Amino acid sequence: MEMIHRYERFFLGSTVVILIIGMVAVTSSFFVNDLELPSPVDTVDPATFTSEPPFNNPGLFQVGENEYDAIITAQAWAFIPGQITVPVGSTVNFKIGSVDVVHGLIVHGTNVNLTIVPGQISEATATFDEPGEFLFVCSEYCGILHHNMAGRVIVN
Ligand SMILES: [Cu+2]
Repeated sequence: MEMIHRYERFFLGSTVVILIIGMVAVTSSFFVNDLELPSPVDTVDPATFTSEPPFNNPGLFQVGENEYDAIITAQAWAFIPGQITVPVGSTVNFKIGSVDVVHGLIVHGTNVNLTIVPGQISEATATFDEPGEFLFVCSEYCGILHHNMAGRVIVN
């Protein structure tokens, strides 16, 4: 006499197969799509980091032939600077910190998706191979005017 009904055995087996497929899909996506977990690259004093380089002078700085550092501060309810312009084919290293509460940074059309925690500097890199305007928005609710917290990367 069977201990487990054959239908039950079938669904238990199917569950294990689906779990294995899911784990392989998630794990391989890190290599295939070049994903990486966002992690703080540096810690700072949120009260004073805007008076020290590089965050005392936010903006776009060319660091290579086609490479730029975008030094951005996030605050309720704006990114400073709110607009950056780069040539087609540029690689942009976003370096961003918050002066007040938790904010987020999503750059549409790229893999950039950061949480910006006060006291931490967050970094992500994107390459812009197509001309156009790429909206970036705050992705963490940060107060009554959160919906106004946005900017643009203009690629020309
Ligand atoms: Cu926000």
